[in-house]
Amino acid sequence: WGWGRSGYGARLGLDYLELKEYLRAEMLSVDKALDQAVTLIESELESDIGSAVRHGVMSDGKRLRPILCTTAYRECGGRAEQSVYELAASLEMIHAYSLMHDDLPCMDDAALRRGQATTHVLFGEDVTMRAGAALIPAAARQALHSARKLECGVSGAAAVVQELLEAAGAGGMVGGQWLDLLGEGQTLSPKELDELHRKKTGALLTASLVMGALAAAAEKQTVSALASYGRSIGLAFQITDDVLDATQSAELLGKNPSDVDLDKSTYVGLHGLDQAKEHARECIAEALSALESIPIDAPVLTILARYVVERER
Ligand code: GRG
Repeated sequence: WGWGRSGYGARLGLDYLELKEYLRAEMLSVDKALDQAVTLIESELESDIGSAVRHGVMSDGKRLRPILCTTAYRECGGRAEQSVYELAASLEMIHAYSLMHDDLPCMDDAALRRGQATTHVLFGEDVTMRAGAALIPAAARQALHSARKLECGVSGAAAVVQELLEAAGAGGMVGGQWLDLLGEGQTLSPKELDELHRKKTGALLTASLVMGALAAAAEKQTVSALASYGRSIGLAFQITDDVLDATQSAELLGKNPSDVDLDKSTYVGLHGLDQAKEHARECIAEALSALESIPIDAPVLTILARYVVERER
């Protein structure tokens, strides 16, 4: 699986540099939609809380969830190029709140995120709690307003929003974070670790794809194949997160590696580095076979699956 014109990328018509360019262009469009959403929230809040929202949302993340959403939408035939970024922004708003709260002293107690001081270090814990909480309904409103402008109809728009809320909730990200907190200082079984990450990280990544597909009014079979692709890349993403935490510097990651300090069970701790990497590659193969099972041409999702495990931060 080498990048480049003579390897896998060439068969897809997309090489590594083109993927980088695609991600950069997508990030710019996502950030434009996010900036508009944050400006609206700022107008509704006291200025310090609005500034904390801006810091937490607009700092330099990869924007993977929104990009999965816009890419799935486009590759399922969606054509509303502008409105889909507004929908994608709702995913980043949920993700940003989760990072702001996750970094609080009562959770992971982190001082560095995305190469900058965390929101509570700059604005205080009380302001960060409120800023994060304000983002949750704001994200739901953002998803609803934008989904209504896409080609999925009224019931499709409701399904899109439901997908976001369920992934963010107790059966998804919040439930996974709870398992994560309970698991500190304990050795989880491989099954328990999978369950934790399927909820904490996998649910929102999967919802990103499903929301894109639903917004484009994709066939049921396509939506379910993309959900399966999402579950596989979600697991691969988390395994890679553990590998990076174990092997990379704070400078490169933009956050302090913390799994050992917080005494968390990780894929690297349970299986060792080489087996963890092998497991991530197997997940990518599963993701690709889910994509191949449906009659859509998805060159970017195909190459994004590899980016998930080959990324450097
Ligand atoms: C009160 C129990 C309870 C929960 C509140 C805080 C919270 C909800 C959930 C946190 C879940 C969480 C921290 C998930 C993040 C997982 C993860 C791998 C984050 C890093 O994602 P990247 O690499 O980050 O996409 P960037 O910075 O690029 O956006």
